[in-house]
Amino acid sequence: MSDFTTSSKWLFQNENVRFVSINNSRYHAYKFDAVKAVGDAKVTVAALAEILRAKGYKSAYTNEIADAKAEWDAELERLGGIVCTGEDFEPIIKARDPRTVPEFYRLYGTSLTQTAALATLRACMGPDDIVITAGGSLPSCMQRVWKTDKRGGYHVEYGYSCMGYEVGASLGVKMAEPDVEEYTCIGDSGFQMLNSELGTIMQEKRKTNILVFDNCGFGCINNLEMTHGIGSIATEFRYTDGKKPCGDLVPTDYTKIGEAYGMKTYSCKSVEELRDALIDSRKQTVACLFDLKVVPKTMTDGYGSWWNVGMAMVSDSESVRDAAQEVLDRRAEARKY
Ligand SMILES: Cc1ncc(C[n+]2csc(CCOP(=O)(O)OP(=O)(O)O)c2C)c(N)n1
Ligand SMILES: [Mg+2]
Repeated sequence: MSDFTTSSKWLFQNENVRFVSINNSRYHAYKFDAVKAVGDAKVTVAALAEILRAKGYKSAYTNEIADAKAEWDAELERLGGIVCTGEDFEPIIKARDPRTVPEFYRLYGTSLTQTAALATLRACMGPDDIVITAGGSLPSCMQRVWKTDKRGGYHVEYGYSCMGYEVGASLGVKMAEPDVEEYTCIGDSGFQMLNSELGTIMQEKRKTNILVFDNCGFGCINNLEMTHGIGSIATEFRYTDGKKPCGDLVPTDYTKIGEAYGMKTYSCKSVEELRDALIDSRKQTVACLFDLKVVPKTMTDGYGSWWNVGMAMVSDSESVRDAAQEVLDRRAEARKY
């Protein structure tokens, strides 16, 4: 019942919607005014099923769940197949500085999109492997597109979505489960913020896999700015004019950071390069770093959901005032529990 899952309590508009909550914490089971079932999830589901069967209960649903799942599987196929075709490529996210995508393409000549990179990683991972992420656009993107095979196979820091958690987590997870491959997905800004544990990974001789998703900036914050009437301010890595970062994008080669520590590194600018790199990396015994040049604005979009983000309620800017009014309107629509 997190913010992502419930669209900040705004998603369930139908007054007849009621929740049955199974939770081993009484405190959490109370949330959303739920009918509470306090206990172990597996045992409780079996016990409830028995009671419902005895009462002759039959669900009103027929194909709805299977149909929705099939529709979503088709959408995942589409997302995984998106390729940047050139400077005039139209990415998923519309709210953007028109300079950025063509400029990024000219800089790196990359066809790799974030959704295709995630699909490729997923396809190359084994059923026992573990994926890790924490901050940036990746946690929400992966909540939408990732499919897990095993309990503990999806290690994502949703508590604070704390940038910088990732590299340390790759070492910790590898220490806890040395026999499986772990794959850490981290945004370029998160990687810049905290990558000092690379030295510890090498020191401990742990074979981790770190994938830096370089979209040349704070991608998800740029999206937020641009959908909240603010415009693009200081969330792309652009050269400054001494005051504002309004110049060209700053190119960065993250493989060099990995090389400095003696890691095996890969630069990936297409699905094919990423796939080859992932296959090769499985043969390595040393930690691997992948520099993924993912075209900006190619993360998943919101699918009509809403997120209750605090913003300035008083501003000289009309676009900020409009966005603030929308926040107030949506808050009024959200259900109270
Ligand atoms: C320690 C920390 N500081 C600030 C934030 C707020 N924040 C959330 S995402 C983000 C930018 C992330 O950029 P990047 O890591 O490149 O990921 P992208 O959104 O581009 O995928 C910021 C500053 C945070 N989550 N954690
Ligand atoms: Mg980024």
